[in-house]
Amino acid sequence: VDSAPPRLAQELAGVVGAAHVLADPELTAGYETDLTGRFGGPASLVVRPGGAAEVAAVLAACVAARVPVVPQGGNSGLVGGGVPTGGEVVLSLARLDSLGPVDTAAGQLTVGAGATLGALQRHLSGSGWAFGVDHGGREVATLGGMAATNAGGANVLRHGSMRAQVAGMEAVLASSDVIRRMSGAIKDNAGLDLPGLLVGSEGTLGIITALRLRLVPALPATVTALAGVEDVRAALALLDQLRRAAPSLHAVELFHRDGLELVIRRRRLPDPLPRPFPVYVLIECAARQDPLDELAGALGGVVSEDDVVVAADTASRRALWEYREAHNEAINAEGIPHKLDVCLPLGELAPFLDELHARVREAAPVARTIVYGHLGDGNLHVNVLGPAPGDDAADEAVLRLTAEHGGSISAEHGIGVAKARWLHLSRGPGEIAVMAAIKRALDPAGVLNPGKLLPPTD
Ligand code: S2G
Ligand code: ZN
Repeated sequence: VDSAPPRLAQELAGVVGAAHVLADPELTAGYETDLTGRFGGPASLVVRPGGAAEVAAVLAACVAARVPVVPQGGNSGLVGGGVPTGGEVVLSLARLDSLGPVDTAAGQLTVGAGATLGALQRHLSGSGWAFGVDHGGREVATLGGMAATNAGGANVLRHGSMRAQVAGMEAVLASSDVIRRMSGAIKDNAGLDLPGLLVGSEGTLGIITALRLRLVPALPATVTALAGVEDVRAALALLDQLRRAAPSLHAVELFHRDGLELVIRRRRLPDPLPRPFPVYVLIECAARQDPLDELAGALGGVVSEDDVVVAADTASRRALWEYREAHNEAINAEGIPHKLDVCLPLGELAPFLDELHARVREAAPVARTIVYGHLGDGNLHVNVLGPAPGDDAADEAVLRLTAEHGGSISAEHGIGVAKARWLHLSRGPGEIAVMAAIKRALDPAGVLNPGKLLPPTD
């Protein structure tokens, strides 16, 4: 595949209008590096189609010209999956941001791939319905990108990942065929589940242009607590108690003192509890009726009164979430982090953490490792500060340790370019060969997001 010949720019302008074909580096810069600042490269063009038909025409022109395409939503990805490696056309879905009416009978709605999670949440407020996936990147992340990466976030333990919310999909394939399964029928076993195949495919099998999404009943009564505990084993004991005693559990997040201190400094916040703790657990319960008693009951006997603060009104709940959600910004302010997004079997979480810091320091003596994440899913965000962006010794050490403890090298962020060379730590050679065969079948010219997800074939 080659980089974009000038004729292609004219042809694409004929499809989307000259205003939506960007070549000026000033204008393309924002589409070329990702949030972490670690991945990306120069695009030959950025194209912003206005609808599915234009996406199909743009893709067809690029396939004909054998110029690779990087589909991009909000560019909030963390593994380099939505940015160029060098010379590709970035196909931005941002203009496909429609939000359809709430189908109250079905508890579903149709959205354009470029609609952001935050816009969807505001669109749903007052409807009695909510969306099951939420995460800190809500104002930038698009629903198409969240489906393409099977995003997770804080409420997976209650509602599942993005895969569980997708009731239908419209997507354009490299063959110019369009998958359109948007009826939202609850059961549809007619043939292979191609929409399901595209969820988590990171733009390598097709370009998602619209989604039919499942909604969950809005839960008006929400209560949030932040508890301090001595170590991760105490946090896991608390989680176990919560899962058995609080059916209204909606999120259980974990962070450590070192990450909290970065957040407190960065956001100039007061210490959330009367004294510092090694480990913090952020708990949210949501139900139709006030779940405070249920939560208090579950905490009783495990956490003493002075070690926990409880919030019920929106503002004070948001204030507690800020301690968790500001971790990414506070860490980014310290330097470019190496972000390992791993998922461990819950029984392996503590043994993994017992070894983590020593293993990272062995690989990178300068490293400072900050750990936080979704305790309820066994999903830790291991952020390593110190090593240069191109030095992945610490990354490899964390991912190998994860595999030694039976964990996955990617819980929710996907593989992109960041983790492709380590896919074998979580997937066998046979499975990777099948993934490559599927990729060849759907994208024989290798135009769709080359160099992403699948390991480089040396
Ligand atoms: C989180 C979001 C992004 C990041 O905070 O839960 O998944 O930077 C992350 O890790
Ligand atoms: Zn996360």
